[in-house]
Amino acid sequence: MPNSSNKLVKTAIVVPTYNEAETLPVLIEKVKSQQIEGLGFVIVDDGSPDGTGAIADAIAEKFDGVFIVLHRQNKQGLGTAYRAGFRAALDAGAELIIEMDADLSHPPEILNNLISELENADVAVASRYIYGGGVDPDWSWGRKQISYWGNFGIRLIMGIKVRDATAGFKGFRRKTLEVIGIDGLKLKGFGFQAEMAYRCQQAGMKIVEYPYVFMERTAGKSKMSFGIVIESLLRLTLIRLKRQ
Ligand SMILES: Nc1nc2c(ncn2[C@@H]2O[C@H](COP(=O)(O)OP(=O)(O)OP(=O)(O)O)[C@@H](O)[C@H]2O)c(=O)[nH]1
Ligand SMILES: [Mg+2]
Repeated sequence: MPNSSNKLVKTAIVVPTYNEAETLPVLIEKVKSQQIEGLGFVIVDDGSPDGTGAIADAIAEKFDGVFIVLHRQNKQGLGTAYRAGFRAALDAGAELIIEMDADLSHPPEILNNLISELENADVAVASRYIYGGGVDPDWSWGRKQISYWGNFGIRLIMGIKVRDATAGFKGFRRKTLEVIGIDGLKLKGFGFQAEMAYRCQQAGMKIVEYPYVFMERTAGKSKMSFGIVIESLLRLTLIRLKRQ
């Protein structure tokens, strides 16, 4: 686990990876070119068979700053990866923690906008569902409907006010993660994103949204599965019903 422990990190970009060998190096370069002050990375790789973990280690060796690579033995889900990544970012002293996917669906070009938003907010959500935001224009009508109504349904079940409740591109002030308590988060898969939105709202955090257009991944494969969707719906409903 290469970690330049004598170096400081202000903004940590946390990226969970499973078989993202093609896109991860491109993402890192694009993020680096945004000239972010005190930039650091936390990559959480789940033993990707395509060697993403080793690629991340090689990038870490050359990176001038904090670049942590967590290697877990097998695929344990997006939610557990983020929990581990957030913990590592907090332990490294990060003031701002930003989560984003490795597949280039999230544009690094708006990272500085999210960072600016965090000057006056506890959570900054990159949003597909506010004015100026959207999804890949090449998506079929059906795919757009599933994404839109899936998000709408989860907002309804959870009573979430933020417009993009399933967003996977967002930033938190350090205090936000400390207040909501990472270790108490329950969802293992993609529903983790909505759980985070809910927990932040329940904790009274100030949440702002910044628009972006989500683009389909151009390489690698989606990890979304029927099981992950079921976990999300059941566990989120339970959390809401129990008002946990
Ligand atoms: N470490 C780890 N990373 C994961 C896991 N599942 C997904 N990821 C990563 O989480 C990010 C989002 O996963 P995607 O497969 O792109 O899922 P998505 O963006 O919700 O769905 P698509 O729109 O289909 O791409 C990517 O960087 C994945 O490599 C997991 O179990 N463990
Ligand atoms: Mg994706």
